[in-house]
Amino acid sequence: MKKIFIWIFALMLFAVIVSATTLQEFYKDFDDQTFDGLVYSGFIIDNTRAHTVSYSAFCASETSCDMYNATLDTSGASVVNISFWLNDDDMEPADCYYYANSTTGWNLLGSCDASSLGCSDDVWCHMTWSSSDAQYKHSGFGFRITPTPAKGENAWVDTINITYEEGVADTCTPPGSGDWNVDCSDACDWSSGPYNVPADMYMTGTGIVTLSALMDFTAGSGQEIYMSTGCELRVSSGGEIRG
Ligand SMILES: [Ca+2]
Ligand SMILES: [Ca+2]
Ligand SMILES: [Ca+2]
Repeated sequence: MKKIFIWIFALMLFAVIVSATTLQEFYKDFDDQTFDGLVYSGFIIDNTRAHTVSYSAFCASETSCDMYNATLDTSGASVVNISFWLNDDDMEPADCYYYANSTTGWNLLGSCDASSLGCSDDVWCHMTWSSSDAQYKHSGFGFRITPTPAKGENAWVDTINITYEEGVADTCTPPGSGDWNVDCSDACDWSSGPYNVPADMYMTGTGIVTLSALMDFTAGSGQEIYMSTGCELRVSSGGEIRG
């Protein structure tokens, strides 16, 4: 006969900490003197002005410049972040635009002249943009910058950094194998089972989870449920734990 043991323990020795981690997706400082990793036109490598080390991407006056990467994978992210530095010599808002690639194409984010970035001409201005919008979480995410400086105007771009924050896993869905680590703060509502628990079940964190369906411990004898204090399991009508 299979048995289910329920343990309550205060020390969360088995707690699985699931937290957002910022990961780098793309970085370019042009100090390798290449445009590797980018699709571009108009820009050239230049060492007149640089934010990092010696080189940057330069868009000279009376040139239509374009630079992008739309192959970044942000699926599963919780937040995506774009950061770059721009040095504007006399451009106006209509002379420089930047974009992010959504699931339906390029979305204009704004102008990238100094005044639009809250900065001054002829110094390095930092542009940062973040979004948690679902349209930016996909395998074709990217950024684009298109300066078109007129006569007497110039633009330099440097230190492009694209990062994303990992999505926090939903712990309410049983894994296909191995232990099921439930974060009680996910407030699981187990109402559409049966749920097959492949090994042990660890319930940590603070919150209330509700079971109103069948939860079946199917692997064999010795499967156990561990609950830390602070996690409350409410078994309501229709709820059943079977081992
Ligand atoms: Ca650089
Ligand atoms: Ca202009
Ligand atoms: Ca300007």
